Amino acid sequence: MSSVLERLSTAVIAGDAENSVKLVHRALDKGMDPKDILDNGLVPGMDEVGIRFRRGDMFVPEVLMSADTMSAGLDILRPLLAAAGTQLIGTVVLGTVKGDLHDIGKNLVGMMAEGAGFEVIDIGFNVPPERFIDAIKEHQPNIIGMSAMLTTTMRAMGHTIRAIEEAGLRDKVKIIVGGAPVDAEFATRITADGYGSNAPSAVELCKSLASAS
Ligand code: B1M
Repeated sequence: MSSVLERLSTAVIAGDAENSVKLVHRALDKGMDPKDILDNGLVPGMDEVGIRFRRGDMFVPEVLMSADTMSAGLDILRPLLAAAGTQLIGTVVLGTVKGDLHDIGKNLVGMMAEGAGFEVIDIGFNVPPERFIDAIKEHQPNIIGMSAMLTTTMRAMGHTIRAIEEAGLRDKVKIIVGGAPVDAEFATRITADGYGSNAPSAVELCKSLASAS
C-alpha cells in the first residue's frame, strides 16, 4: 500500500483535485508537517508533470488540471505554512507585456511556479512597464517573468527592462522572458537574465536564479 504522500503525488499527476484535497486532509489528520506534505507530496507530483510535459507525454489541458489539483492542495496548506512562518522558495511577479492579451502560457508558468513552492504574484496581461515597476516596489520579488505571444509585443519586453533600469530597480530583480516568438538570443539581446521555452523550463530557471540571489 503506497503512502499518503505517494498517493498525493499520483493525484496531482492525474489531475484529481477531489482526491488530492482528501489526501491533504488525511495527511494533516495523521499529524504530518504541512511543509512535508508540500515538499514530498504535492511538489514531486508537479515535478513529474513537468517532466512528462517536456517529453510530450502530457498536454496543456492535462497540465492545467494538474496545476488546479496542486492549487487545491496548496489552498489548504498555505495558511498553515504561513502560520508556521515557512519560507517559500521566493517570489515571482508574472505578467504578459503591454499590448498583448494572451495569458494561457503565462498562467501555466504561474501555476507550475506555485507548484514548485514560489509565491506567485500574477499582474495579468497587457501590463505596461510602470505596473511591473509598481509590483517590484510593492512585492520585492526575486524574479520578474514577462510573457509575450506576438512579434509586435515582444519589443515591449525590452522597453520594460529599460524602464526598470531607469527606475533604479534593475539590480533588485532577475528578469526572465518567454512566449512563442521569444528565444534565448532575443533574451540576451534585451539583457534579460534568462529565457524559458516552456513552463517547466521557466520554473527550473526561476529555481536556479532564486537560489543564486
Ligand atoms: Co492569438 N495569436 N491573437 N489569440 N493566439 C497567436 C499567438 C498566433 C501565433 C496565431 C496565428 O496567427 N497562428 C498569432 C501571433 C502571430 C505573431 O505575432 N507572429 C496570434 C494573433 C495574430 C492574434 C491577434 C492579433 C489576432 C487578431 O485579432 N487579428 C490577437 C491579438 C490580441 C492581443 O494580444 N492584442 C489575438 C488574440 C487571441 C485571443 C484573445 C483570441 C486568444 C488568447 C486568449 C488568452 O490567452 N486568454 C488567442 C489565442 C488562444 C492564440 C493561440 C491560438 C494559442 C495561444 C496559447 O494559448 N497557446 C495562438 C496560436 C498558437 O499558439 N497555436 C495565437 C497555449 C499556451 C500554453 O502556449 O502561450 O506558447 P504559449 O505558452 C507556452 C510557451 O510559449 C511558454 O510556456 C508556455 C507553456 O509551455 N511561455 C513562457 C509563455 N509565456 C512564458 C513566460 C516565461 C517562460 C515561458 O517566462 C516568464
